[in-house]
Amino acid sequence: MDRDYYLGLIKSRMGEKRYIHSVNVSKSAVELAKRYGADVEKAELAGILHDCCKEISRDEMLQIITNGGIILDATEKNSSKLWHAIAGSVYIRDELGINDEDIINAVRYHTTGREGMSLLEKVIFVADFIGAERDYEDVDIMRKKAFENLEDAMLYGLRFTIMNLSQKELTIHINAVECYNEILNKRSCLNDSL
Ligand code: DGI
Ligand code: FE
Ligand code: FE
Repeated sequence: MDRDYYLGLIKSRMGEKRYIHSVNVSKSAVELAKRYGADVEKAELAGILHDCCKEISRDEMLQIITNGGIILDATEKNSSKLWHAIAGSVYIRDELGINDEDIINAVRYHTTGREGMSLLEKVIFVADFIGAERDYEDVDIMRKKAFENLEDAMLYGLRFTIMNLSQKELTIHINAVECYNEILNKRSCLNDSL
């Protein structure tokens, strides 16, 4: 993997803060990949690239998405925060020529998660929450969970996101809800027993 090439590329597409975040996510992704047995090189690359379309204009994001043949659902249309992940997955496929489906999906679903995520997708989803520059209130709990049990960490991250969005009366994407439900449904206890 040409690490320096991809680092240079994302550096030219974003500000210093976002660049540092991307490098940190890639480092966390490598650590998680080692911990859980995911492909370390793919984790590093997906981490570097996951926010590669975060700081381009909304028009550009939409153009990339349309060119990639993706039709947004109603929630995606109304939530511009979701566009960078979808645009990023198209960009790395069509502009950078990355043809690894798992890396493409890890970028595409890093914001919402989805049902049936691969190990690499989970690693990137969680790494995004624990990069070294993150300093939200419960980041230490999240970091601990991330290395103890990947799905516990995902659940914690999803709860955090879903609570934040609903408090602000913002839409919650179906992929986030399905990801959240899947984790709980896999657990043996009855859902309504509490
Ligand atoms: O790109 P980052 O800032 O590193 O993090 P991210 O890709 O997880 O994006 C977080 C933003 O996306 C945050 O402002 C909340 C928003 N978001 C995450 N899940 C959903 C969502 N927005 C909507 N409307 N629905 C979701 O399910
Ligand atoms: Fe992101
Ligand atoms: Fe990110």
